[in-house]
Amino acid sequence: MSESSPPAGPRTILLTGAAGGLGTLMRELLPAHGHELRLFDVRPIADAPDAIVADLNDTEALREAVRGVDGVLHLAGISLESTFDKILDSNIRGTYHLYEAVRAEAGARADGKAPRVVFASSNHAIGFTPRPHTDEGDPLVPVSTPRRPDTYYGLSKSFGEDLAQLYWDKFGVETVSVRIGSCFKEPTDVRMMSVWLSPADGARLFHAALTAPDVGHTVVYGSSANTRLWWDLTSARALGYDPQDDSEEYAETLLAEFGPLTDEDPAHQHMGGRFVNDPPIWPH
Ligand code: NAI
Ligand code: 15L
Repeated sequence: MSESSPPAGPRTILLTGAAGGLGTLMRELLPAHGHELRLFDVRPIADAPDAIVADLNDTEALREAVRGVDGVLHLAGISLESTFDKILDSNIRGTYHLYEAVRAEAGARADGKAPRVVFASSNHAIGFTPRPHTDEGDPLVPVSTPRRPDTYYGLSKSFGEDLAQLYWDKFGVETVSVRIGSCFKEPTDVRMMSVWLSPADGARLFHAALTAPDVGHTVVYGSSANTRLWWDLTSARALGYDPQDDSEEYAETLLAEFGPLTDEDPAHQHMGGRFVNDPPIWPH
């Protein structure tokens, strides 16, 4: 184990966005991986009265929230397309404030070491990338593919990845940016069979991202071991992620309901699905 490896035993992790869909799933699943969670969200959580209820733009609350933590799983933010101003407030300014709190925390520590951040990036940072036809021999899409946001939302995730790179290069704050596909209990359409991240694999991936040694700033795709996978999971596996689930068990039902993806529909041609349309999807 290298000198900068995280400590053994339970790790205290700040979970931002703890009231949301993914936050709720991770509250259930991450403790089994040895994490003690400190919860943070702008919305109260009925069954967690100790959760910190604050906005990401409340810099004092954030500074207090990161005190003494080993890592941050940063899920808070607007999670679909919205107005530019709302995205700016929560996803861009809010994520900047999180990194500033982490940097201040490092400055206050005897060893000067910052808690690691795991940033919930999204496939929508590359949503305008054509979907690969892997059944016809196209290669899996690497993490180095040029970013092609499909929305202001996707643009904010692209910003978050760049922010993470800046804070690593300039201030030594480590981040794993996870370009999450669709992390829900089950895939609900044909596209999702390629990008599905089962909740259990999500917890495996976040655990690996929080604990792998020496990540600098690493970008990974967040997907299960789907038969119809579009993405190269090499950088995720290098962290120790070993996905166990495959969306294929849902294929028969979903294909019977929706039919296969076609090359006529823009939402089928691109990895971001309906987010590439204008208007993209329902407003938030
Ligand atoms: P969600 O919308 O259910 O949860 C987001 C949470 O963030 C909410 O509880 C909300 O109150 C909180 N939040 C929003 N703005 C905030 C602010 N300014 N200050 C404090 N809290 C704030 O979204 P979900 O599905 O749980 O996603 C979590 C994260 O993962 C999001 O950042 C999303 O963009 C990202 N992601 C999720 C995917 C998925 O499949 N669920 C796919 C790709 C990315
Ligand atoms: C996301 O980034 C969203 O947060 C989530 O709600 C899903 O829409 C997911 O992408 C997806 O692409 O399915």
